[in-house]
Amino acid sequence: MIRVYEEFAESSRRQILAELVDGSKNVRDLVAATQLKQPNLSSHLARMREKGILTATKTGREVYYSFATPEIKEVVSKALAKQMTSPCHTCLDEASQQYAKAAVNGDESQCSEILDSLFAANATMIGIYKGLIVPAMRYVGYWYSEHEIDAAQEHMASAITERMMMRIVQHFATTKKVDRTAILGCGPGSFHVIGLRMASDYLRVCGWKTLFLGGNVPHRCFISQVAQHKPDVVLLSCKAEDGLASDLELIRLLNGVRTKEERFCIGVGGCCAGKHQDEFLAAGADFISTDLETFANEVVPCIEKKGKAPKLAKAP
Ligand code: B12
Repeated sequence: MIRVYEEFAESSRRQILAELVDGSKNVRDLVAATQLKQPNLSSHLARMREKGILTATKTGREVYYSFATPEIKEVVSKALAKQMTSPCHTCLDEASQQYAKAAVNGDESQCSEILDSLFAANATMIGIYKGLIVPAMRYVGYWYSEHEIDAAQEHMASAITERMMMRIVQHFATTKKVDRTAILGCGPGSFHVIGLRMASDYLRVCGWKTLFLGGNVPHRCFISQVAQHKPDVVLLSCKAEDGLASDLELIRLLNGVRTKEERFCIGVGGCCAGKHQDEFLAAGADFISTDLETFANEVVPCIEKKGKAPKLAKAP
């Protein structure tokens, strides 16, 4: 197992290994999650395959990477746990771990203080979401998978985070208005709303009118909101595999109610959307965006300028 520790010592490979603890991923998922450039990522993957740490499996046209054995996964999980309890290297790493600890312990005022310190340091909204909240929720997921916290603590941390996001959006609120409307929601049985809410908050701060429907929205109610508010964009998030069939059906229904005159854009985010992007595009989605920064820097300006999404904006 010494070879696993050797790989773990290098920060990019450590990032890749950490991502695979949640399950197998393809190059696109890993680029989105690690922000490594694709050639760089591919060379790390090739190296770890040669060393027998990772294995690659072809599913359709996609190649998915995972740990070569359950023992290797266990070594990586333990090494990650050790890293998580030792001092972190950067200020935001440390802050996200502290935030996660406070959130699972129900210490909302400490979460607020951490946020205040980032406001005081002039952190950007996307910087706080990507640097603090996303990694903090990964800690929560990791501790839950290791049975270090229970389901109640996972729920509590999520609820606190949603309240912290209210503070974030208020902090960055502007009087700017653009004549654009977005409807955002998750389909039936889908409860992972935090990522979608980040996209909603970003649009709101950019001056869009946003109608955030939340999670577990029945198809016909979703469609009815779209008919009533005539949005420019409809955004969904698909995070768990078990919601895939229902989300694809929702996209088909949304696509079916579009007319030439009211051709709103349909976009999908979340890691499951990244994995199944061809299916989402075939069902009628215009773009898949699993990364908040790419969404903010590339997709939103394009919709604002041209009224439509960049042509086939694939993940990330
Ligand atoms: C918090 C959480 C929950 C909460 C959600 C609360 C809430 N209000 O959202 C609760 C407790 C309800 C929950 C329930 C479940 N969860 Co859960 N959950 C998590 C956890 C710990 C964090 C998710 C999160 O909020 N991350 C923070 C957000 C910001 O990150 P994100 O969603 O990836 O979003 C980023 C991008 O994807 C993107 N994005 C996402 N959506 C969109 C949309 C648009 C338009 C755009 C532009 C971008 C975008 O932007 C974000 C920033 O980059 C993860 C662990 C993990 N490692 O992810 C598991 C996890 C997602 N859950 C999982 C599962 C299996 C479940 C359950 C089925 C059972 C369970 N084990 O509890 C249930 C049922 C869920 C359902 N059917 O919807 C699995 C999913 C595996 C899979 N891919 O199928 C995970 C990965 C845990 C695991 N390793 O098993 N969960």
